Formats: sequence, C-alpha cells, structure tokens
Amino acid sequence: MEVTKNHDFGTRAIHAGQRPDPTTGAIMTPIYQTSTYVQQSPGKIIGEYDYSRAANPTRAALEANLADLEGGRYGLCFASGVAATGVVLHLLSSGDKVLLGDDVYGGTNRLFHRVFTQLGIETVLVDMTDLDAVKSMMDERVKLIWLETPTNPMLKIADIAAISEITKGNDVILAVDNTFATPYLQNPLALGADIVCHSTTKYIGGHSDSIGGALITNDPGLYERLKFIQLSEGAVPGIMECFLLLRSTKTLHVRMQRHCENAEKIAAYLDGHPKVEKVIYPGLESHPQHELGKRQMSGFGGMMTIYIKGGLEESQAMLEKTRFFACAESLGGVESLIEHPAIMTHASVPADQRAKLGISDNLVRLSVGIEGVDDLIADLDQALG
Ligand code: P1T
Repeated sequence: MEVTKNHDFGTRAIHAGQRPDPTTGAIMTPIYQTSTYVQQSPGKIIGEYDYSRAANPTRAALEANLADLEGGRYGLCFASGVAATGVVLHLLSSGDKVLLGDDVYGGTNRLFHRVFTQLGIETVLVDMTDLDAVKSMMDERVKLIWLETPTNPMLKIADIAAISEITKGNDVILAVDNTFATPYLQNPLALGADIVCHSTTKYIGGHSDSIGGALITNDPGLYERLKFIQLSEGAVPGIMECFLLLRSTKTLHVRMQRHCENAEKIAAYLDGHPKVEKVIYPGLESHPQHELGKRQMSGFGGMMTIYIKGGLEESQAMLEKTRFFACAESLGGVESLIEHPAIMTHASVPADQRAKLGISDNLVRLSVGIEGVDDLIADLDQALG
C-alpha cells in the first residue's frame, strides 16, 4: 500500500518506503546481507545495485522511510550520528565559518572544534535561543548553521522558522539535529531547515542495540552532494543495523507517546522535590522557551535535566542508587537512563564552556524510558532518599 503525506504518522512509520519483497512476497524488508551484485556484463547491472557502499536494498528502504517521516524527499544513512554530522561538514571548504549552537552533544562539539578546525573551518558558538545574537554573527564567511533543538543537555529550544528566515537568501545551509525531538514531535524541514540530522542510535533505534545516523533533505542539489560524500567516504551503516532500524521506526510513534507521558509525570514529580534544586523540561511552564516548544513541537519528549541540591557527592550518590534508571551514556531507548553530563557525555566540552552553559557538578540528565511510570518514580524517590 502506497502512503501519501496525508496519511497519519503511524501509518507512514509502518508503510513508507516498504513494499513486499519482489521475489518472495516477504512482508518485512529482507536483510540483503551482500556487499556486491552480479552484473550481466561489465556495467550492465541486473537491478538497481552494483556495490553496497553505494546502495543496498535494505538501506534504501530505511532511507526512504526516514525521509518520509521527516517530510523530506531524500534520506541518507550513516554508520553513526557523528559520521552523518561529518558528512555535512565536508560540504564546506577551508576559510568557511560555521555558527554552532553553544549547547550540543559533546561529541558534536569535539568534531567541529578538534577535527574540522584543523581543516581551516572556523566554528563560532552561538546561543541559538537569542535571534539577535545569531543575526549579529552572520557575515559572508558563514556557510552553515548547525543547531540542536531541544539541546543536549540543557534542553534549550531554538526557533527554527525564525533562524531559517535569517539564512534565507544568504547561501547558508541550516542543519538541525532533530535527535531529541524525533520526526514524531518536530519536522525541521517544514520549518525551513535545509538538512535534518539524526543519531538513529537514540529514539529512532529505540532499543539501545545499534549505532547509526541519518541525514534528510528536500533539496536535490544538496542530496547529490551529500550522497557523493557518503559514497566517497564510505561511513555507511551495516545491513543488519538498517534492518534493526526499520523494525524500530514501525513503533516510533507509540514509543514517543509513552516517553512524553512518562517524562511529563516525572518532571511534575521532581519539580518541587526537596532534594531537587531545579528541573529543566520543555513541558514545564517554568521552561524559558515553553511557549515556543508548544508551537514548534507536538510533545515535549523524554529528556530532562535536573540540578540536585548539593554538589558532585550528592549527584554521584543519586546515580549510584537508581536501579531502573541505569547509569549510562546515550538516550532514547525503551529503558530509562541517567547520566552525569560534566563527567560523561560532555566531558570533552572545555570546562569554561560547560560552566557558561550551567553543566555543573550537580547537573544530572535523565532519559525517561517507557517502563511503568510509577516504578520509575519510586526508583527516583528511593535514590533521592
Ligand atoms: O553516538 P552517535 O550515534 O554518533 O550520535 C552522536 C549524537 C548526535 N547528536 C545528538 C543530539 C546526540 O545526542 C548524539 C549522541 N549522544 C550521546 C551519546 C549522549 O549520551 O548524549
């Protein structure tokens, strides 16, 4: 059954880019675990494929599915989220400048500052919630704006449509890392972004069992350039990973609904808890961009950060005591995770930058899973003591 953009997200999640296997009728896209394809004679290929770094039917089904969910025409999948990010950076040349959101995943910050700076690409950090700051940083050398919204880990929300207005007519690519929101809650392309990036390791995969990344765009020229870099650099995902992700996207909408519901209840529980100084969750009215989040997203997601009363000792004690909330890096899986950004996911961000953002010793990040919410609250309750 062909789906159209008028179909519901859940219908598209299950059917977009999928068709019964032409040889067997298998309803699930097979794992085409092959590196190469027999040719009838040199250059005369039998189907659409000649080598799996260039394209593979399992990966093609996933790329079409993800493109559809983001409301895009083209999807490309990669070996990891940072591999996908690097491919966008390879669009730039020495002497170009990037405006990078000041609060992004530590590994993204490291890639821009410690790998691409050496290739002559300058990165300037900007608070993307401050439109005047973004405008004031624009000049003819700026070729890319890269932002996360909500950000990792401070959950700041940037106005994608307003920032896309700033880039219009300026020959600047606006790339949005939509990992925290997922296409279920937010579609940056519809708001004017040129490229959407995902770490599919997170909610899209949803089961903490694979590493991957994706880029989605509507622009045929950009797609051709990105695809060329994908082919040339070769950071493509394994076929089994593609199959796992295809399995996962079929339940993305159901999982996201529960992530959001659980997170809203947990944020309400933690807000005002005597051992908690502050809760940062876009769904709370106290969040500085709560109204923007309401407009731009259809739900507030499963991520939150909290400041524990005290310092390192108190936050570490909490992380050691939780049971269902496993102390681990990553996020977006069905199981709840808890981590300490300053020591774990954002340790590679320079200390002064962390201090500026508020990534302090008493900051703890929660990835709220889809377990029974009462059990999760009881777990946090005993851990906070
Ligand atoms: O780990 P990888 O699949 O390469 O994805 C990198 C990445 C990109 N973008 C965002 C918003 C991310 O959160 C990540 C990875 N983040 C973690 C591992 C983490 O625990 O925050």
